Amino acid sequence: MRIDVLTLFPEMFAGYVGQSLLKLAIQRGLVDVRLHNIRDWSSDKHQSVDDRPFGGGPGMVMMAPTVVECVEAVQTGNDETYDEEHRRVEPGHLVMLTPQGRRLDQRVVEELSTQRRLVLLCGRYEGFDERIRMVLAPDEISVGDYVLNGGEVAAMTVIDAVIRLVPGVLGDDESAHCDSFSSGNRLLEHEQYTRPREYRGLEVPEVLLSGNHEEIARWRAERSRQRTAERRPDLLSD
Ligand code: 6GU
Repeated sequence: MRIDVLTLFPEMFAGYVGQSLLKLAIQRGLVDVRLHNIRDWSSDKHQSVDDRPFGGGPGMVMMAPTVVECVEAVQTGNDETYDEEHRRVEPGHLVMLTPQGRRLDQRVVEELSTQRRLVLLCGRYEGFDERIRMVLAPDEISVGDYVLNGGEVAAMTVIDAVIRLVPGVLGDDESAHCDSFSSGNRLLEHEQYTRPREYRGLEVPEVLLSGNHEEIARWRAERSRQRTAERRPDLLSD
């Protein structure tokens, strides 16, 4: 999967892109992440990317020409990160990270993971000039009902959740299809234990040491159901 990120703060992604799971996926050629600085597409001498809102009010608004031209250049392959091979990549699915978007959940993650190419547009400040939406008609996505300073952390959330579903990214024994929230599983995970068998007087449940796999599976299923009922009853009802 090819992922292009359009941001005013590409440096924010450096540490994340170098972290183990994503780094391995990039090394194996399963995921290709490209960062683009929106500022490179500003046309005036001050390299401005935002301005005060017409009608007044606090904060700054991302300007339409700069953002639209950046997205179009990246989607058509008309930018310097492209080589001939990548010019042949399709425009991809354009996602705008915004608190006004549909809320990200595992169903949306699964949907995004079927794309061959994602283009993630991160905004800062008070938002985007409305004409960016009107011209580009992006898939607007929010990561939850709280306010972030910008779309960068939200974009990393999308990337992190999506790449786990790209075939080959996870090892065999950490496969994603039995995760909490994956299709057909709307339960929280059961509790887990590892060594030591006793810690500050707290013992590992006997059944997990029994070696009886059928009984262990039954206990875990029951604990999952109980945890979900206690913590997230909404998952059981809808
Ligand atoms: Cl995608 N962006 C911002 N700025 N805040 C958010 C968000 C996105 N999702 C939730 N809050």
